[in-house]
Amino acid sequence: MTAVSSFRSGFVVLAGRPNVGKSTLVNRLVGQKVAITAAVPQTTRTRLQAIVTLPHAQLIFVDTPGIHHPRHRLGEKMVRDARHALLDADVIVFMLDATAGVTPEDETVARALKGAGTPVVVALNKMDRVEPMALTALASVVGALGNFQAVLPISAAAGTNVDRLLEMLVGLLPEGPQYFPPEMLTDQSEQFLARELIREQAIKLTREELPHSVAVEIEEFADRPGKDLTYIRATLHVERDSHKKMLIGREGRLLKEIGRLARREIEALLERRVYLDLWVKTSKDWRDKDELIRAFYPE
Ligand SMILES: Nc1nc2c(ncn2[C@@H]2O[C@H](COP(=O)(O)OP(=O)(O)OP(=O)(O)O)[C@@H](O)[C@H]2O)c(=O)[nH]1
Ligand SMILES: [Mg+2]
Repeated sequence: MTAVSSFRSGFVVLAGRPNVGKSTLVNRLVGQKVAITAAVPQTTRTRLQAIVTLPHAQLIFVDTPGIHHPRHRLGEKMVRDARHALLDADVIVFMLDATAGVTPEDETVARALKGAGTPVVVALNKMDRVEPMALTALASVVGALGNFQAVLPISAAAGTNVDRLLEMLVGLLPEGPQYFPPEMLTDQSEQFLARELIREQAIKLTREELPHSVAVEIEEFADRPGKDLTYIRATLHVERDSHKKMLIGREGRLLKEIGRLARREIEALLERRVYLDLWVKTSKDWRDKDELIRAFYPE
């Protein structure tokens, strides 16, 4: 009998505390921006699938919110969703920020992975900012936190060792079918991506409490036939009237800038012209109200 080369497929869940670079890796892997990223922690709020199809394998990466100690109901839901995603994993990538060493939050994640019975590969991210000697030392400290298949330094931002990581993950996947068509890069709709791209600019252009307290709701998303134009009306929800004032800015300048930058990103994504109509509304303490969290994050 001749050997038939087998196709492998499955779910690879990215787990780690906030800000280690999970979403940056997802974008690097699929070669397109499907997840928003930012210098502040707790950027990702919901699960997102990103699909990588190779000649011999299909990997469905699951980006998750960072596991942290929550301070409001939204945080509780984020951590619950992240932990829940681990249950469906065929392989887990445990990501750390090599510039920060092992933090108590990383130890919490390591404990969550113990006894899962799922193979775990550790990615020490941001290796572009760490000396090789320090990386080697960190790898042995991290290696003692659990029973891992491998500990691999990478740079999601620069792309270093990402191909090696990918091949390692393929080797750990079970045989299986190609679940998605090869051209499909994410399970998220254009509306979801637009919503996130607006939120990304709101995060990047604000400071202190504000980046974390904005939720974006798409109210209308309509193609204008014959005009090569998509009309998008969105509301940015904040928790207090003082935040609303800050987000709008003097003479509306900040909101206008958020709209200008987000529109550019959405146009690149949709490959169409976009008219972006942004509004700001106070939804008092929405991060502690289950019904508002459900309204803004129904997925
Ligand atoms: N120097 C360096 N910075 C990186 C690298 N990967 C990610 N970053 C930066 O780290 C920050 C956090 O990246 P994200 O991808 O948003 O991190 P995350 O783990 O998804 O964060 P949460 O969604 O909050 O859990 C951003 O400012 C990235 O640009 C890397 O390889 N090197
Ligand atoms: Mg993220």
